[in-house]
Amino acid sequence: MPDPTTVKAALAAQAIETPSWAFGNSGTRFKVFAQPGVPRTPEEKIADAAVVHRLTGVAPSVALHVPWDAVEDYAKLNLFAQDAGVRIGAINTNVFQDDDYKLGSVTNADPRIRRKATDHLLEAVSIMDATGSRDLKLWFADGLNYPGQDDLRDRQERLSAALHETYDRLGANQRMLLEYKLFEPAFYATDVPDWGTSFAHCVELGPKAFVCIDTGHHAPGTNIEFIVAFLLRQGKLGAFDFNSRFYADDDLMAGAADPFQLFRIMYEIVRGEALEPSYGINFMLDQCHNIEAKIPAIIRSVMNIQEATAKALLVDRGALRDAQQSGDVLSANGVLMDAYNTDVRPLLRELREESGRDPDPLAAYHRSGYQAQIESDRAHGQQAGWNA
Ligand code: PSV
Ligand code: MN
Ligand code: MN
Repeated sequence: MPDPTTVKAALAAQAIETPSWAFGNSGTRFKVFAQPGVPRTPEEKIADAAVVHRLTGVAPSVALHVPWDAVEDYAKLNLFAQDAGVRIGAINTNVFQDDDYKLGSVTNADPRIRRKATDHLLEAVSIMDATGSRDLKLWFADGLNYPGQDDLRDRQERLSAALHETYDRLGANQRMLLEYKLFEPAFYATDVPDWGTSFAHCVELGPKAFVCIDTGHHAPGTNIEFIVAFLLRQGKLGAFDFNSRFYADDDLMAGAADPFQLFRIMYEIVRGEALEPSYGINFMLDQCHNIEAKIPAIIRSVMNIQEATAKALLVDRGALRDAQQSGDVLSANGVLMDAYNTDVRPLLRELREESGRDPDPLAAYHRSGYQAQIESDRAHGQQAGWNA
């Protein structure tokens, strides 16, 4: 059985990155339900992220999205984050909310629009220089609604050219994360629709390019832990965007829809010795909280990931291997299920207490008075960026 001290040490070292946009108002295309107290500025989003970190101890960085989080001086924003007790994480680009991008950004047939989109990606690298961020996260809404609308292969060439130009601009310690998405907003063909496409581009680009797995971006029933295992074996898994889906890109709280899937993913991470921040995987959240309170939802998501991770760490890997080697199907499955069915909440409570935190971060948040404070301080909270 895994040693509890080792399990706790691994959990204490875990790092989960929160997304600035999850703190603001966002929602479905049908309605965004505004909430009182949401941040009006990037600084206020960072302040909220810092609260999540203070209470959980495992959310030390916050991802930014530009231009949603545009500021005059990014180095100053970085200092602000440091003072608040967090750091700025991945810089997410936005080449999907401009009229010019109706028919695509970096894959657009029009060279002027490709130039504009690629320039935005390059500008994001300059922002990374100022914030000290390691990761550039790329998600493209590019794709086609109709067969014949554009040439599928030419679009791959254009994508590749933009990625190469951006890759060449990366500093020695900077990385590119290429996210894929099955469909939406394009419905017939998406230019980066799956991990295979992302992987192939990343291999072509070189050692600083990695695949980002957004758990919501697959067809129902996709075996995501297989993708994790495959990419780890190839050394090409760079990041997660965690969230939950029931139907499509639902962006619900991580671990809410399918905690068993999250456990299976985290088991592959543990199996691949890839949990420690030094391995380099950026475990981010990419969520949207439309009907639930935002900061508590983010705290809950962080806790859900912690619980899945604790269960994954509790798998008796020796017993599992023995059962696998001897072809004992039921025992092998039993070893995994024993870990999954363990109630890890007492262990996590203990861990928090040992680091001087409240064992119940959600209760601590509700007691803290922070929510009342932001509701009175922040008049006219800002739209996160979606469905503006
Ligand atoms: C759109 O699907 C999306 O949710 C992608 O997952 C990106 O990571 C995110 O928006 C932010 O750009
Ligand atoms: Mn995402
Ligand atoms: Mn998404």
